[in-house]
Amino acid sequence: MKKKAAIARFDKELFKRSVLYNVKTLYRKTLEEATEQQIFQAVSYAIKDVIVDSWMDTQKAFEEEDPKMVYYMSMEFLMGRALGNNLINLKAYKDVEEALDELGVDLNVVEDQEPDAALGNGGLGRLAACFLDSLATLGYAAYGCGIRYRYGMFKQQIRDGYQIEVPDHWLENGNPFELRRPEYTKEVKFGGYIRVSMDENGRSVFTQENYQSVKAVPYDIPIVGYGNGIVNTLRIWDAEPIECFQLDSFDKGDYQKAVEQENLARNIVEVLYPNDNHYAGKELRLKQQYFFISASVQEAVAKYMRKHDDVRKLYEKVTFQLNDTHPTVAVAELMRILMDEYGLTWDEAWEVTTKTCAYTNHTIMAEALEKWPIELFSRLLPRVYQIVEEINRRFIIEIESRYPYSTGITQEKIKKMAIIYDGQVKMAHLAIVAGFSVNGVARLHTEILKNQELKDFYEMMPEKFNNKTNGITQRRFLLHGNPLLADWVTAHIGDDWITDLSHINRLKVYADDEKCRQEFMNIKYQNKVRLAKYILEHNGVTVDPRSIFDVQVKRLHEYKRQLLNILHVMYLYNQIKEHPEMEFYPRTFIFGAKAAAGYRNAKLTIKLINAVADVVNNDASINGKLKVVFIENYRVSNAEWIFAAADVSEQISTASKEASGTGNMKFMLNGALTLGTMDGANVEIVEEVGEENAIIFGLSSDEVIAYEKNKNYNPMDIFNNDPEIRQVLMQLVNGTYAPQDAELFRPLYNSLLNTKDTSVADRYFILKDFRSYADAQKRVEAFYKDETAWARSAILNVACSGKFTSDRTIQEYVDDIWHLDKVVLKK
Ligand code: 26W
Repeated sequence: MKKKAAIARFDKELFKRSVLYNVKTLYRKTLEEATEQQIFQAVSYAIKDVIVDSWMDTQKAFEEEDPKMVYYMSMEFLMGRALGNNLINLKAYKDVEEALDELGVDLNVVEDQEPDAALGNGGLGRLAACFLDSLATLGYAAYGCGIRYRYGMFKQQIRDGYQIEVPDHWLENGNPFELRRPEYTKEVKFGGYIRVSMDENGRSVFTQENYQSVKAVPYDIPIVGYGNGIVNTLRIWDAEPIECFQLDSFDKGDYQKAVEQENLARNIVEVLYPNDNHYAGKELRLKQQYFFISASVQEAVAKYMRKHDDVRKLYEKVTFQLNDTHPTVAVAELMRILMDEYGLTWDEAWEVTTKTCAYTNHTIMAEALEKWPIELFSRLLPRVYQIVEEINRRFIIEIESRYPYSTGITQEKIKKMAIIYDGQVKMAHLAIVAGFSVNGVARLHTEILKNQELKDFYEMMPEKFNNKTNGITQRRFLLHGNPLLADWVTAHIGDDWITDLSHINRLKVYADDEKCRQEFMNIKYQNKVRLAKYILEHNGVTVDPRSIFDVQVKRLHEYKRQLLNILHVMYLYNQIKEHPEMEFYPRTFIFGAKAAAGYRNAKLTIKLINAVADVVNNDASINGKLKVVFIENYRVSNAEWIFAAADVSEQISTASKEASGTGNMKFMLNGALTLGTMDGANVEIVEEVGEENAIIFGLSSDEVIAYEKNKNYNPMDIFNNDPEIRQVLMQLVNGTYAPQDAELFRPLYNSLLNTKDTSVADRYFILKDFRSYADAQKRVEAFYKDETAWARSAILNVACSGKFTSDRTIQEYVDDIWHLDKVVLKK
């Protein structure tokens, strides 16, 4: 039976009055006098008023029904903008658009005033945001737990082709949707030492002394479910200095300490680390991790205990999902709270913890693995470290009993699996040992975890391992981002797809209908015009919306191989120059990517893309056949437009390296064809849409893994034997794209051909896959020229994207890991 939507129909007149009232009381202005930013604030507060009622009703229902909850623990939530999304999920977008229109205000302009909440780097953070959307839409009780960074992901400016990082002061004008909740403030302690004493029952009591502490103050952000009246909460923690009166009583006149604690609070949530897939081992990062985890776990346990009396049954109502290893300290923090604050024995606490915590792995990149030096870890978190040591001690005993000395592999297993080894605390091992579930994020990725990266753990505890292929929310990435296509889809198959994307397969029949194909391609064209305008405004480059829009947008990383893409552009340019008569379908290569601030080759790749763009875009002799565009400051808000306008989705990571990818799914949903390797979720995309509707190339993951193992790949052979590839590589070092400094791109050249140490040359098999990629690109061109075939295929991509909704992913997490109850709103 369908649940009746519990929300009242949107009241337009009330909304208009509310906006005018807000402008007046917030700014002492009339609507005509208000700035665009002020109108954004006034509109957002009016919408927040609407949300708050449902938010209260939802929390009341939680109170009454006492459903099991998931706490999604994540260092990152890449939420993007809230206003448009909230309107969509309130089913009030068109009403608000109309109401504002009647007030002489353009909703698009208003939306554009909102800074992205860029509290994340890339895939992992955006996945967390999609998951919150799906959890609320499916009616599950969930909390996102994270950090309220003062500065989110840096803003990227391109100057002279180079990336410049500019601080992202996203809270400058205030966040109209957040709610400060000082009543839930928690204290988080760092450093000092542990004094052990005995209580009257002869039990050890662990007291942290001479520590520094901060206040963790939560801010709640509403997560609106689609059309169901459910509003969940994203709780992000801010740090404030502990009041000085405490200092007076405990450490009289310790001025030094007061200042230090103030600084600790100031620093701790200052900035999001802009590293994606690269562990840097910074002390402040560990402080951030413990800060938000301690506060979140304290509050989760306290909330549970407000309703229940036996903390031993916590797991019946609570699951902590650890978004990669970053929040893994939760395991030890929960043990600490259960033992030191609730008096549980080790075994009791361990039972609760191992039934409460579950871990998701998002990468196999070795450089992403978090390993904290013992010295740092134990100094910062002395009690937590004791607990981790004990977990490790017991786990090693388990290894020894599983692989007795007689078998001779005990030491090898300990070396590979111990949580503490070689002076380091290995967070992934801790998460696996203390969690009841370990999941990868696409089928191939999970298989690689089981059979390669985490083989020893899989062998010892196979029951923990499971796959949860990622997904994305169609509400943001189609309904909001691509209104033309969304309306077209609804006109043909109804609007069920909005909450059940499996229905989108009803579109399949329209792939064979010529009129539908034309309508579809016309929508794609209009979206390309919209993006072309954006590019002209932001880049000053004119691109032809009739050309093929070939797009690669994602974080810049060597394994994602933006370098392969741009080397191929250089190759095409050579071809066009050498054979001007050659038939060539006009192409626009679009890039968007932020590079970690300290990642030299990534930053140099951005410079190369821009240098190639400069040459190619300004060469009148090629008649605009080739254009290269680097979109500055790629982020969630402009991504929505980019996906809508793409013809070709570049998913060209070295096979085995991309855990899943989620951009690939957003492109597919918007009718782009995947040009990709058999990596991550591409494998499943191809499975859904059929090989004939994707363009696949390159080494398989097995081949890559075999080359890595046997060390028998030498890119020099390719350089020596393929003159066209050699030409492109020489152009990296002969000044073709850097006339002022021919050596500029030498590091990129060396990364491919390092002659001193061939074991690290072309680590990501760019040259190895180059020919296969160039051939695939030829196939793209031939395909696109056949308008009917292409349009058919593009529609089929949309029609076959049903699996990749985060609603499906969340339902699988619920069924296999979380076992949550659906919340029912009364009335
Ligand atoms: C400690 C530094 C650090 C920071 C971020 C290490 C690792 C990360 C993330 C796990 C990297 C990440 O975002 N991984 C991406 O996760 C997505 C969601 O599951 C996947 O779709 C991407 O393939 C994966 O790269």
